[in-house]
Amino acid sequence: MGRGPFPGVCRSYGRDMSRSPSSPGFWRSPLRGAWFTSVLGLVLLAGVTVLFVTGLLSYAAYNPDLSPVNDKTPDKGLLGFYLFAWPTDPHWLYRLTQGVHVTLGITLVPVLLAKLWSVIPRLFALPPARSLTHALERLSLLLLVGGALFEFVTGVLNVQLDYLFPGSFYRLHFYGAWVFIAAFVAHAVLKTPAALRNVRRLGREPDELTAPRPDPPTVSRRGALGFVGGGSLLLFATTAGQGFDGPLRRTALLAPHGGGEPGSGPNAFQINKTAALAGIDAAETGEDAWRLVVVGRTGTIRLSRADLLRLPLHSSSLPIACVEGWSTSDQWWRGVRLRDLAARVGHEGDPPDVFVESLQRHGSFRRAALRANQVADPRSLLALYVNGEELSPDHGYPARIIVPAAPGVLNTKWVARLTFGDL
Ligand SMILES: Nc1nc2c(c(=O)[nH]1)N[C@H]1C(S)=C(S)[C@@H](COP(=O)(O)O)O[C@H]1N2
Ligand SMILES: [Mo]
Repeated sequence: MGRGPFPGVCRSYGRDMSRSPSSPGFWRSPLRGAWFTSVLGLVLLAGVTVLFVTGLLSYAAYNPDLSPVNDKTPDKGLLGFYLFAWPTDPHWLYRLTQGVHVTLGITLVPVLLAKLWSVIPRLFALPPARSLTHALERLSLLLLVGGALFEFVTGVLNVQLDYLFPGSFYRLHFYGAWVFIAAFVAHAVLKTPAALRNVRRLGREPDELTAPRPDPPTVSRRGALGFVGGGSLLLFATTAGQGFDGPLRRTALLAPHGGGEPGSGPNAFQINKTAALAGIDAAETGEDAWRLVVVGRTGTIRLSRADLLRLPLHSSSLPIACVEGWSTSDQWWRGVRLRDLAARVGHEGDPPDVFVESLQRHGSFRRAALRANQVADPRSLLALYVNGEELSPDHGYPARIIVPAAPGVLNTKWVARLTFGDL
């Protein structure tokens, strides 16, 4: 402290220096230490890896490479290198991957905060950079900490306030994820070996994270970890229920679409946007007004709901699974197979992709493209009934799409037009 350009100044202000966050003496918690930080770091290593993979899967599940309408990050370039045709099996696939993504993300919030708290003295360390390598290391920490906070905050806000970022949430969260993961991988490669050693050493000896002049302990390090774990458990217990039915859903206190099933009867399951919110007018869905327009190789046909009911009807038990992490159990849908509709406009046997448009005129999610493998699946329906009853207006009357394993966003409600092939 006495060295440097102003030795005298430092010496005379020596006492005050411990009031500055850049001085190690400023930080007094006896909990800080390599063991505590390493345990939290290893939990995050596992957790963030799962978050990243399930996040990438979520993006692939949207079929972004199929149509610009599905793609919220059209300028992603190389970052889309891994995209693949999202399968239709198992039919609960997106329910699982996205349920895990959102629930785990929320559960890890206390771990992330505790981890950041445990290394706070490092963030204030002076001088900001001792060398070029040190400067680069600190810059990577800025991306790591900033990226982590950014991803958790945008994720939680999207789940809680769903349409706070109209259209742009996906962009922010997607690009943010790549920046964050680059810094995260570098950090993990550099720190994991030491973290594993620290955990084994049980933090008995002081290390560079231990406070030089600690306050007396009020809780043990294990106790503090238990506190963090308890916080995570509480968040888990008040979130996970949004992927289940009945009493379990009522435990999802933190889920905006939790709190029990809406109403009662066959149509009493989660609704993401009501007909009123989507601006659907009952006059345009009535028997006289509504016609489904189907376009394909051999031209255009118009079908009333009565016409559709005269076609072979099929059933499938499929869930709705939203990007926000909530999902329903399997509902019993009944309607016309998408591949049968394709066949009626000249695509027999080997159906192509389809572009689906809703009656809804404004807002997101009113159009979506489905891939050929989704159209071909015999469980993919233009549903007219659910659980033995006509679709309610909020669930998409007169007709909606339901596809196995697909994100909710591809299950367009109030369908008006299907265009097969030539997307
Ligand atoms: N036309 C239209 N279809 C839509 C949406 C929408 O906003 N408009 N939301 C989608 C999303 S994001 C989900 S999760 C499901 C929800 O279906 P549900 O309300 O019947 O549960 O509908 C999908 N279909
Ligand atoms: Mo959704």
